[in-house]
Amino acid sequence: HVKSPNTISVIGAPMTYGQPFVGTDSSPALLREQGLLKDLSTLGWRVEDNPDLDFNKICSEATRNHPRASQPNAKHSIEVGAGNKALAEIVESKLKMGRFPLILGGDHSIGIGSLAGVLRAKPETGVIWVDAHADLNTPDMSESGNMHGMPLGIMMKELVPDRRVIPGLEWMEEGVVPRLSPDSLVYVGLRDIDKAERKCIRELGIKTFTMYDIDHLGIGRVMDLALEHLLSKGPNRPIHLSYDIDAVDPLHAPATGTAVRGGLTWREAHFVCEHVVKSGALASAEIVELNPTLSDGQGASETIELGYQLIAALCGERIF
Ligand code: HAR
Ligand code: MN
Ligand code: MN
Ligand code: MN
Repeated sequence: HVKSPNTISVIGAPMTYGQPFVGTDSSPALLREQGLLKDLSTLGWRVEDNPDLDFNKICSEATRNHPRASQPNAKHSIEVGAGNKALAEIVESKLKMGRFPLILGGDHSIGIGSLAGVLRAKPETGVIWVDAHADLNTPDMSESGNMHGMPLGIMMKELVPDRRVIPGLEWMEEGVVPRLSPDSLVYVGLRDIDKAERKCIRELGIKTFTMYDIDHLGIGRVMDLALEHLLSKGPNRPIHLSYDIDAVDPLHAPATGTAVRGGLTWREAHFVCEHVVKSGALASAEIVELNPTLSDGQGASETIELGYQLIAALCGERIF
């Protein structure tokens, strides 16, 4: 008999307010232009596309109507908050309909909305965070005030006990928007960690595989250990993969806001996706921080091409 395909729901989240540059908003359209929807259906998915979230409208309206103002330690938090509230709602509803949400960023502040939506629909979710950075800052800790460095900090009760004190995050009420527990997170690819973040990673005991660990153990062993850490607490546990393109070496992904040398190779970058898919636990994913305006034409198209290939890999494309 013919098995009806699972449905993937493509969600464009062209957020720019979590960091200082325009340009991260163009990647959902560029990825679609490469033929993403057609390739997903070739991979066996039933494909549902959604209009990109209209952050121009959502965010400017929110700023106009908000009684408070964003603060320098959490820049544009009203815009970031309003955009992520909308993202959380669509992610939650697609998961509850049994679909696989594929979220196309946008900067990494969309991790707030993705995780809020994912955890509302499936509170037992484990998270693999592939990034050069830890994104564990809070408004009090951050040296930059850029909210793309804060999504995980904001999701942890230990770090931000009341999220509603941050203008724009009033919707993140305790008990209504769940928390991410530190032991439900694994980092892969870190190499640029702020001093305060390092202290928190240690104190919270977050499972962390830096580039040093990848050099030492190899990406195969690292991904086995990462999955084991999450799945030993429940073999049927859903996994959310949050993939920041800056995890990959700038040789392959130069078009991003905060490139750091010494990153994942082309194959390591793909292996991460291929191996998470193979576990059978992947339930949602996002790819973020592609910014084609921050490189020359060739660097921009190579970065988009890589992002595209990584999406294909996490949607089931295999070498053999
Ligand atoms: N840790 C730094 C900060 O908080 C840099 C964060 C960087 N960037 C991202 N997210 N691309 O991973 O400002
Ligand atoms: Mn990031
Ligand atoms: Mn990063
Ligand atoms: Mn050894």
